[in-house]
Amino acid sequence: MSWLNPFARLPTVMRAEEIIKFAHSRSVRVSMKSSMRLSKLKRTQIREIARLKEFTRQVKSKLRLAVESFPSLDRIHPFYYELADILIGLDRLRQALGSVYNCIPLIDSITKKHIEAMKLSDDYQQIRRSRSAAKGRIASVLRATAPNLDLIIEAKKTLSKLPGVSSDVPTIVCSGFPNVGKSTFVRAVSTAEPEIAYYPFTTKNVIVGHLDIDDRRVQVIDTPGILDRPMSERNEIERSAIAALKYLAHVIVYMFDPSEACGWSFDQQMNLYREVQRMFPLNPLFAVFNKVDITPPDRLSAARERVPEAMLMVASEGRGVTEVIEAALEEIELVSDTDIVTEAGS
Ligand SMILES: Nc1nc2c(ncn2[C@@H]2O[C@H](COP(=O)(O)OP(=O)(O)O)[C@@H](O)[C@H]2O)c(=O)[nH]1
Ligand SMILES: [Mg+2]
Repeated sequence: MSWLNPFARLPTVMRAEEIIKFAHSRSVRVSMKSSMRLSKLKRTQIREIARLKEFTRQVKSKLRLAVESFPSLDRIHPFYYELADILIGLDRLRQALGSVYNCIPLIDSITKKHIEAMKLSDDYQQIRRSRSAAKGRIASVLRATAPNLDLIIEAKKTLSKLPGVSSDVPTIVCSGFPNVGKSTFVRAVSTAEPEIAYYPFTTKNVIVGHLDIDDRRVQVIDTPGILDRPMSERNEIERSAIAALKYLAHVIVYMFDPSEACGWSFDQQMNLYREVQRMFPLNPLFAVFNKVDITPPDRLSAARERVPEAMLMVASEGRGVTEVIEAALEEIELVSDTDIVTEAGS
Protein backbone atom coordinates (compact mmCIF):
# COMPACT_ATOMS: atom_id res chain seq x y z
CA MET A 1 0.00 0.00 0.00
CA SER A 2 1.39 3.37 -0.92
CA TRP A 3 0.58 5.14 2.32
CA LEU A 4 -1.15 4.82 5.61
CA ASN A 5 -1.68 7.39 8.33
CA PRO A 6 1.24 9.80 7.80
CA PHE A 7 1.18 10.64 11.50
CA ALA A 8 1.54 7.08 12.72
CA ARG A 9 4.84 5.96 14.18
CA LEU A 10 6.54 9.34 14.42
CA PRO A 11 9.57 9.41 16.71
CA THR A 12 9.10 10.64 20.26
CA VAL A 13 9.34 14.38 20.72
CA MET A 14 10.70 15.64 24.05
CA ARG A 15 9.22 18.46 26.06
CA ALA A 16 11.40 21.49 26.76
CA GLU A 17 12.40 20.38 30.27
CA GLU A 18 13.18 16.90 29.03
CA ILE A 19 15.48 18.28 26.35
CA ILE A 20 17.28 20.46 28.89
CA LYS A 21 17.80 17.53 31.25
CA PHE A 22 18.85 15.19 28.49
CA ALA A 23 21.33 17.59 26.90
CA HIS A 24 22.75 18.45 30.31
CA SER A 25 23.33 14.82 31.22
CA ARG A 26 25.10 14.28 27.91
CA SER A 27 27.25 17.36 28.21
CA VAL A 28 28.57 16.64 31.71
CA ARG A 29 29.69 13.24 30.49
CA VAL A 30 32.13 14.85 28.10
CA SER A 31 35.60 14.39 29.43
CA MET A 32 38.78 15.38 27.68
CA LYS A 33 41.98 13.44 27.68
CA SER A 34 44.07 16.53 27.53
CA SER A 35 47.79 16.52 27.93
CA MET A 36 49.11 17.28 31.40
CA ARG A 37 51.53 19.64 29.79
CA LEU A 38 48.67 22.04 29.24
CA SER A 39 47.93 24.59 31.88
CA LYS A 40 44.85 24.32 34.07
CA LEU A 41 43.40 27.30 32.23
CA LYS A 42 43.88 25.68 28.85
CA ARG A 43 42.43 22.37 30.02
CA THR A 44 39.40 24.10 31.51
CA GLN A 45 38.92 26.01 28.32
CA ILE A 46 39.01 22.88 26.15
CA ARG A 47 36.72 20.91 28.42
CA GLU A 48 34.13 23.62 29.01
CA ILE A 49 33.92 24.48 25.34
CA ALA A 50 33.46 20.81 24.49
CA ARG A 51 30.70 20.51 27.07
CA LEU A 52 28.87 23.52 25.78
CA LYS A 53 29.19 22.27 22.22
CA GLU A 54 27.79 18.88 23.22
CA PHE A 55 24.90 20.53 25.07
CA THR A 56 24.06 22.61 22.00
CA ARG A 57 24.43 19.65 19.66
CA GLN A 58 21.97 17.57 21.68
CA VAL A 59 19.43 20.37 22.01
CA LYS A 60 19.54 21.10 18.30
CA SER A 61 19.17 17.49 17.32
CA LYS A 62 16.08 17.12 19.52
CA LEU A 63 14.53 20.27 18.06
CA ARG A 64 15.30 19.18 14.53
CA LEU A 65 13.77 15.80 15.19
CA ALA A 66 10.60 17.43 16.51
CA VAL A 67 10.17 19.48 13.35
CA GLU A 68 11.69 17.38 10.58
CA SER A 69 10.06 14.12 11.59
CA PHE A 70 6.67 15.77 11.26
CA PRO A 71 5.09 14.95 7.90
CA SER A 72 5.19 17.81 5.45
CA LEU A 73 1.70 19.22 5.77
CA ASP A 74 1.48 20.29 2.16
CA ARG A 75 2.17 16.82 0.91
CA ILE A 76 -0.17 14.68 2.96
CA HIS A 77 -3.41 13.29 1.54
CA PRO A 78 -6.37 15.74 1.77
CA PHE A 79 -8.21 13.35 4.08
CA TYR A 80 -5.51 13.68 6.73
CA TYR A 81 -4.90 17.33 5.90
CA GLU A 82 -8.52 18.15 6.59
CA LEU A 83 -8.64 16.14 9.79
CA ALA A 84 -5.40 17.69 11.06
CA ASP A 85 -6.90 21.09 10.43
CA ILE A 86 -10.10 20.25 12.30
CA LEU A 87 -8.40 18.50 15.19
CA ILE A 88 -5.37 20.73 15.73
CA GLY A 89 -5.58 23.71 13.39
CA LEU A 90 -2.99 23.82 10.64
CA ASP A 91 -2.12 27.47 11.18
CA ARG A 92 -1.33 26.85 14.83
CA LEU A 93 0.59 23.74 13.97
CA ARG A 94 2.65 25.43 11.26
CA GLN A 95 3.38 28.32 13.59
CA ALA A 96 4.50 25.94 16.35
CA LEU A 97 6.77 24.00 14.00
CA GLY A 98 8.24 27.22 12.62
CA SER A 99 8.89 28.67 16.08
CA VAL A 100 10.65 25.55 17.25
CA TYR A 101 12.79 25.56 14.14
CA ASN A 102 13.68 29.20 14.60
CA CYS A 103 15.22 28.40 17.98
CA ILE A 104 18.09 26.65 16.22
CA PRO A 105 19.91 29.72 14.83
CA LEU A 106 19.25 31.52 18.08
CA ILE A 107 20.89 28.73 20.06
CA ASP A 108 23.78 28.68 17.60
CA SER A 109 24.46 32.35 18.09
CA ILE A 110 24.31 32.08 21.90
CA THR A 111 26.79 29.21 21.77
CA LYS A 112 29.11 30.99 19.39
CA LYS A 113 29.20 34.15 21.45
CA HIS A 114 30.00 32.33 24.67
CA ILE A 115 32.64 30.15 23.07
CA GLU A 116 34.39 33.26 21.80
CA ALA A 117 34.32 34.75 25.29
CA MET A 118 35.60 31.49 26.76
CA LYS A 119 38.49 31.43 24.32
CA LEU A 120 39.51 34.95 25.21
CA SER A 121 39.19 34.54 28.95
CA ASP A 122 42.24 33.98 31.16
CA ASP A 123 40.27 33.06 34.26
CA TYR A 124 39.17 29.45 34.51
CA GLN A 125 36.38 30.27 36.98
CA GLN A 126 35.01 32.73 34.53
CA ILE A 127 35.17 30.15 31.74
CA ARG A 128 33.00 27.83 33.82
CA ARG A 129 30.56 30.60 34.57
CA SER A 130 30.38 31.44 30.90
CA ARG A 131 29.57 27.84 29.97
CA SER A 132 26.91 27.74 32.63
CA ALA A 133 25.47 31.08 31.49
CA ALA A 134 25.27 29.86 27.91
CA LYS A 135 23.39 26.75 28.98
CA GLY A 136 21.08 28.91 31.03
CA ARG A 137 20.30 31.12 28.08
CA ILE A 138 19.69 28.15 25.81
CA ALA A 139 17.40 26.68 28.46
CA SER A 140 15.46 29.96 28.47
CA VAL A 141 15.05 29.77 24.70
CA LEU A 142 13.71 26.23 25.10
CA ARG A 143 11.35 27.22 27.90
CA ALA A 144 9.99 30.06 25.82
CA THR A 145 9.14 27.63 23.05
CA ALA A 146 7.79 24.96 25.44
CA PRO A 147 4.14 25.60 24.48
CA ASN A 148 5.07 24.99 20.83
CA LEU A 149 6.73 21.70 21.65
CA ASP A 150 3.72 20.74 23.75
CA LEU A 151 1.43 21.48 20.82
CA ILE A 152 3.53 19.32 18.49
CA ILE A 153 3.43 16.49 21.03
CA GLU A 154 -0.34 16.85 21.43
CA ALA A 155 -0.84 16.95 17.68
CA LYS A 156 1.21 13.81 17.21
CA LYS A 157 -0.69 12.01 19.91
CA THR A 158 -4.09 12.89 18.44
CA LEU A 159 -3.23 12.42 14.79
CA SER A 160 -1.37 9.15 15.23
CA LYS A 161 -4.64 7.54 16.28
CA LEU A 162 -6.42 8.31 13.02
CA PRO A 163 -7.28 5.28 10.95
CA GLY A 164 -4.57 4.07 8.65
CA VAL A 165 -6.03 4.04 5.20
CA SER A 166 -4.49 3.73 1.82
CA SER A 167 -5.09 6.28 -0.90
CA ASP A 168 -4.57 4.26 -4.03
CA VAL A 169 -6.77 1.33 -3.01
CA PRO A 170 -10.43 1.38 -4.02
CA THR A 171 -12.24 2.40 -0.86
CA ILE A 172 -15.79 1.58 0.10
CA VAL A 173 -17.22 3.54 2.99
CA CYS A 174 -20.12 1.84 4.69
CA SER A 175 -22.83 3.99 6.22
CA GLY A 176 -26.26 3.54 7.74
CA PHE A 177 -27.97 3.61 11.13
CA PRO A 178 -26.59 1.66 14.08
CA ASN A 179 -27.38 -2.08 14.07
CA VAL A 180 -28.25 -2.31 10.39
CA GLY A 181 -25.27 -4.66 9.94
CA LYS A 182 -22.34 -2.48 8.85
CA SER A 183 -19.72 -4.15 11.03
CA THR A 184 -21.06 -7.58 10.14
CA PHE A 185 -20.67 -6.69 6.47
CA VAL A 186 -17.11 -5.38 6.84
CA ARG A 187 -16.10 -8.48 8.79
CA ALA A 188 -17.83 -10.78 6.30
CA VAL A 189 -15.98 -9.36 3.31
CA SER A 190 -12.56 -8.92 4.93
CA THR A 191 -10.01 -11.56 4.14
CA ALA A 192 -7.54 -10.27 6.68
CA GLU A 193 -8.36 -9.43 10.28
CA PRO A 194 -9.93 -5.94 10.12
CA GLU A 195 -8.04 -3.11 11.76
CA ILE A 196 -9.69 -1.24 14.57
CA ALA A 197 -9.09 2.49 14.50
CA TYR A 198 -10.27 5.67 16.13
CA TYR A 199 -12.13 8.41 14.33
CA PRO A 200 -12.40 11.91 15.75
CA PHE A 201 -15.57 12.89 17.58
CA THR A 202 -16.94 9.42 17.95
CA THR A 203 -16.55 7.20 20.94
CA LYS A 204 -16.81 4.07 18.85
CA ASN A 205 -14.01 2.52 16.87
CA VAL A 206 -13.89 2.40 13.12
CA ILE A 207 -13.25 -0.91 11.46
CA VAL A 208 -11.09 -0.96 8.36
CA GLY A 209 -11.39 -4.21 6.46
CA HIS A 210 -9.25 -5.41 3.56
CA LEU A 211 -9.98 -7.90 0.85
CA ASP A 212 -8.51 -8.95 -2.45
CA ILE A 213 -10.65 -9.30 -5.52
CA ASP A 214 -8.97 -10.51 -8.73
CA ASP A 215 -5.56 -9.61 -7.27
CA ARG A 216 -6.80 -6.18 -6.38
CA ARG A 217 -6.81 -4.85 -2.88
CA VAL A 218 -10.02 -3.23 -1.72
CA GLN A 219 -10.61 -1.38 1.50
CA VAL A 220 -13.93 -1.27 3.35
CA ILE A 221 -14.49 1.20 6.16
CA ASP A 222 -17.20 0.99 8.74
CA THR A 223 -18.45 4.31 10.15
CA PRO A 224 -19.99 3.84 13.58
CA GLY A 225 -21.12 7.10 15.04
CA ILE A 226 -20.13 8.95 11.88
CA LEU A 227 -22.71 8.49 9.17
CA ASP A 228 -25.32 6.90 11.36
CA ARG A 229 -27.53 9.70 12.56
CA PRO A 230 -29.09 12.89 11.23
CA MET A 231 -26.71 15.76 10.52
CA SER A 232 -28.96 18.16 12.44
CA GLU A 233 -27.67 16.48 15.59
CA ARG A 234 -24.12 17.37 14.69
CA ASN A 235 -21.99 20.37 15.48
CA GLU A 236 -19.84 22.15 12.94
CA ILE A 237 -16.66 20.27 13.83
CA GLU A 238 -18.34 16.89 13.63
CA ARG A 239 -19.75 17.78 10.26
CA SER A 240 -16.30 18.72 8.99
CA ALA A 241 -14.84 15.48 10.25
CA ILE A 242 -17.56 13.63 8.39
CA ALA A 243 -17.05 15.69 5.26
CA ALA A 244 -13.38 14.65 5.23
CA LEU A 245 -14.59 11.19 4.27
CA LYS A 246 -15.34 12.53 0.81
CA TYR A 247 -11.62 12.42 0.06
CA LEU A 248 -11.49 8.79 0.97
CA ALA A 249 -14.67 7.16 -0.28
CA HIS A 250 -14.55 6.04 -3.88
CA VAL A 251 -18.03 4.77 -3.27
CA ILE A 252 -20.38 4.95 -0.30
CA VAL A 253 -22.52 1.96 0.51
CA TYR A 254 -25.65 2.98 2.36
CA MET A 255 -27.08 0.09 4.26
CA PHE A 256 -30.78 -0.21 5.03
CA ASP A 257 -32.36 -2.67 7.40
CA PRO A 258 -35.84 -3.01 5.92
CA SER A 259 -36.78 -5.46 8.67
CA GLU A 260 -36.44 -2.55 11.09
CA ALA A 261 -34.96 -5.01 13.60
CA CYS A 262 -32.24 -2.40 14.08
CA GLY A 263 -34.77 -0.19 15.86
CA TRP A 264 -35.03 2.49 13.17
CA SER A 265 -38.04 2.85 10.92
CA PHE A 266 -37.62 2.65 7.17
CA ASP A 267 -38.65 6.31 6.94
CA GLN A 268 -35.89 7.37 9.29
CA GLN A 269 -33.45 5.35 7.24
CA MET A 270 -34.71 6.99 4.04
CA ASN A 271 -34.11 10.44 5.54
CA LEU A 272 -30.54 9.66 6.47
CA TYR A 273 -30.01 8.14 3.02
CA ARG A 274 -31.02 11.44 1.44
CA GLU A 275 -28.80 13.35 3.85
CA VAL A 276 -25.79 11.23 2.98
CA GLN A 277 -26.64 11.80 -0.69
CA ARG A 278 -26.65 15.56 -0.11
CA MET A 279 -23.53 15.50 2.03
CA PHE A 280 -21.50 13.65 -0.60
CA PRO A 281 -22.86 14.83 -3.93
CA LEU A 282 -19.75 13.76 -5.82
CA ASN A 283 -19.29 10.31 -4.35
CA PRO A 284 -21.25 7.48 -5.93
CA LEU A 285 -23.78 6.16 -3.45
CA PHE A 286 -24.91 2.61 -3.38
CA ALA A 287 -28.05 1.37 -1.60
CA VAL A 288 -28.16 -2.08 -0.01
CA PHE A 289 -30.97 -3.84 1.84
CA ASN A 290 -29.52 -6.03 4.56
CA LYS A 291 -31.31 -8.59 6.76
CA VAL A 292 -33.61 -9.65 3.97
CA ASP A 293 -33.69 -13.05 5.71
CA ILE A 294 -35.86 -11.64 8.47
CA THR A 295 -37.73 -9.01 6.46
CA PRO A 296 -41.39 -9.93 5.86
CA PRO A 297 -42.10 -10.11 2.09
CA ASP A 298 -44.67 -7.30 2.08
CA ARG A 299 -42.27 -5.00 3.89
CA LEU A 300 -39.48 -5.91 1.51
CA SER A 301 -41.55 -5.20 -1.57
CA ALA A 302 -42.70 -1.87 -0.13
CA ALA A 303 -39.06 -0.97 0.50
CA ARG A 304 -38.05 -2.06 -2.99
CA GLU A 305 -40.66 0.20 -4.48
CA ARG A 306 -39.05 3.16 -2.78
CA VAL A 307 -35.44 2.24 -3.57
CA PRO A 308 -35.65 -0.02 -6.63
CA GLU A 309 -31.90 0.01 -7.26
CA ALA A 310 -31.01 -1.41 -3.83
CA MET A 311 -29.15 -4.71 -3.74
CA LEU A 312 -30.20 -7.46 -1.35
CA MET A 313 -27.96 -8.97 1.26
CA VAL A 314 -27.75 -11.16 4.36
CA ALA A 315 -24.49 -9.99 5.88
CA SER A 316 -24.69 -12.38 8.84
CA GLU A 317 -24.68 -15.36 6.46
CA GLY A 318 -22.34 -13.80 3.93
CA ARG A 319 -25.07 -13.92 1.29
CA GLY A 320 -24.87 -11.22 -1.36
CA VAL A 321 -21.82 -9.57 0.18
CA THR A 322 -19.42 -10.32 -2.67
CA GLU A 323 -22.01 -9.13 -5.17
CA VAL A 324 -22.26 -5.83 -3.32
CA ILE A 325 -18.48 -5.41 -3.32
CA GLU A 326 -18.27 -6.28 -7.00
CA ALA A 327 -21.04 -3.88 -7.93
CA ALA A 328 -19.38 -1.16 -5.87
CA LEU A 329 -16.09 -1.80 -7.63
CA GLU A 330 -17.78 -1.60 -10.99
CA GLU A 331 -19.15 1.75 -9.94
CA ILE A 332 -15.65 2.91 -9.01
CA GLU A 333 -14.28 1.79 -12.35
CA LEU A 334 -17.07 3.55 -14.21
CA VAL A 335 -16.24 6.75 -12.37
CA SER A 336 -12.51 6.51 -13.00
CA ASP A 337 -13.09 5.67 -16.67
CA THR A 338 -15.20 8.80 -16.99
CA ASP A 339 -12.42 10.79 -15.35
CA ILE A 340 -9.92 9.53 -17.87
CA VAL A 341 -12.24 10.32 -20.78
CA THR A 342 -12.90 13.82 -19.49
CA GLU A 343 -9.22 14.48 -18.92
CA ALA A 344 -8.28 13.28 -22.38
CA GLY A 345 -11.12 15.26 -23.93
CA SER A 346 -10.33 18.52 -22.20
N1 LIG B 1 -30.90 -11.62 10.64
C1 LIG B 1 -29.86 -10.89 10.30
N2 LIG B 1 -29.15 -10.27 11.27
C2 LIG B 1 -28.07 -9.53 10.90
C3 LIG B 1 -27.69 -9.42 9.55
N3 LIG B 1 -26.59 -8.61 9.48
C4 LIG B 1 -26.31 -8.27 10.75
N4 LIG B 1 -27.20 -8.81 11.61
C5 LIG B 1 -27.25 -8.65 13.06
O1 LIG B 1 -27.60 -7.32 13.36
C6 LIG B 1 -26.98 -6.87 14.54
C7 LIG B 1 -26.24 -5.55 14.28
O2 LIG B 1 -25.18 -5.79 13.37
P1 LIG B 1 -23.88 -4.87 13.34
O3 LIG B 1 -23.04 -5.39 12.24
O4 LIG B 1 -23.27 -4.77 14.69
O5 LIG B 1 -24.52 -3.47 12.95
P2 LIG B 1 -23.80 -2.02 12.85
O6 LIG B 1 -24.15 -1.31 14.11
O7 LIG B 1 -24.43 -1.38 11.66
O8 LIG B 1 -22.36 -2.25 12.69
C8 LIG B 1 -26.06 -7.99 14.97
O9 LIG B 1 -26.66 -8.72 15.98
C9 LIG B 1 -25.90 -8.82 13.72
O10 LIG B 1 -25.66 -10.17 14.01
C10 LIG B 1 -28.48 -10.09 8.55
O11 LIG B 1 -28.23 -10.00 7.35
N5 LIG B 1 -29.53 -10.80 9.00
MG1 LIG C 1 -20.86 -1.56 14.02
